Amino acid sequence: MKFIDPNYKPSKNDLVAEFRLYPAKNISFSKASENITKESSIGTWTSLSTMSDEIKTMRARVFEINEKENVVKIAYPIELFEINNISQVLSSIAGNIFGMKLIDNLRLQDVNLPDKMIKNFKGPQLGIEGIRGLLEIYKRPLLGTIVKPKLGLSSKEHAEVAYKAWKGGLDLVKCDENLTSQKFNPFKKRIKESLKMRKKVEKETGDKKAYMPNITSPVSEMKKRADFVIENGGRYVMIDILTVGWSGFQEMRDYLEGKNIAIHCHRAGHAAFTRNPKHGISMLTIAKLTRLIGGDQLHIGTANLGKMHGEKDEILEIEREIESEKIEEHKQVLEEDWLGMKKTLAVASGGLHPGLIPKLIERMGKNIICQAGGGCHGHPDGTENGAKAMRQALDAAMKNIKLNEYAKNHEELKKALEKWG
Ligand code: CAP
Ligand code: MG
Repeated sequence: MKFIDPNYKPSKNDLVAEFRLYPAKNISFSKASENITKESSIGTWTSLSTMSDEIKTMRARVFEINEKENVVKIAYPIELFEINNISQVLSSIAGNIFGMKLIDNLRLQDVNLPDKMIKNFKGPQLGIEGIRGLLEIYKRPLLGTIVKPKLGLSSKEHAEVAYKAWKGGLDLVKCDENLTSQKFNPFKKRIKESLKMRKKVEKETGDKKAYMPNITSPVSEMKKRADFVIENGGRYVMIDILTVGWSGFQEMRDYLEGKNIAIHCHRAGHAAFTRNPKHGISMLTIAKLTRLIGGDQLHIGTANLGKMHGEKDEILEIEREIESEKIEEHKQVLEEDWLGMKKTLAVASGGLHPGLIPKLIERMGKNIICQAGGGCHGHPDGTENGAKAMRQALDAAMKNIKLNEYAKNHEELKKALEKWG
């Protein structure tokens, strides 16, 4: 039974995975390729008395090997998968194989999702167009903040910080990834206080604003928290999709179907397996699965401008993948046809401040959410002026005016540039 078949042409029903493979000492590249293919489809370490010719036809096949670049491409017949069960798909193509002794390192670089699979997932409920319609902002990047300090504020204090950020001109305010429902800031109290403030600032400014409460918790509790947000007029929930897990994320997307609620996806924990270029699962793969399941917004990085690791080119590839209709195959990226599935809006966050906004837009374009926590609440004159400075930096970028020039008659921006450059 051959698992390596260079003449095999993947069918449109195959799921194709591209791996970076680093065999262990004295293990040939083809032996390692063959064994990860076996282990991730129908085989194991030895031949089986229970194997049949019919089952052999379902085996995955290595159809491309580039040893110089440590690349191996594997085609998996769709029959191997429970077509709308993301946990099972990952238990196959991103399961045991990372731990096999005959490899030193392995990275799942990209996955081409077959049409049948894409048709079996909901994708984003609002998508980019829906979010822009919700906020009535169609051209410019959206501006957001994360209430800081990330933990410790009371519900009332949290809501007051949110009010100031919205009042200063930001569109979106979110909870931090580790703020859920602690004694100092219980979830229900925070939701009521913050949505009250959102209503107040919308009335005062005439602008649409949104609050993205973190509902991360066991699934049954997430459903209750989502219901509470909806009952109180909320338009978003935020989920830490990786600590919640794929099954929890998928369950919540199904649960929110038809409720017109946007899902903001935080990726806390991703770097445990995305940042090592030789081992783990790429953020590109995580981002594709997030769009497939139905995240409306996803943190993808700041194109190397902020505090988090993430090379510019990789981040731009990820942004292209979640915001495009179709992707042609090119270096390190497989082709993909999203079949009209709604697009996921890229979120740039982490170490950003007003001085970085023009460069961020230059690199990532306008179809982004630019989020700053410290870069807003760390402003010398407080949150509202920090928000004003972010908005001024955005306005300057949209008018193609240099920040230093614009700062001459925008005091809040001037102070931000003095503090952070
Ligand atoms: C940013 C942030 C976000 C990071 C996550 C934080 O705060 O709230 O969680 O952006 O990283 O807690 O660090 P600052 P990523 O604006 O104060 O840095 O977006 O790369 O997933
Ligand atoms: Mg955070």
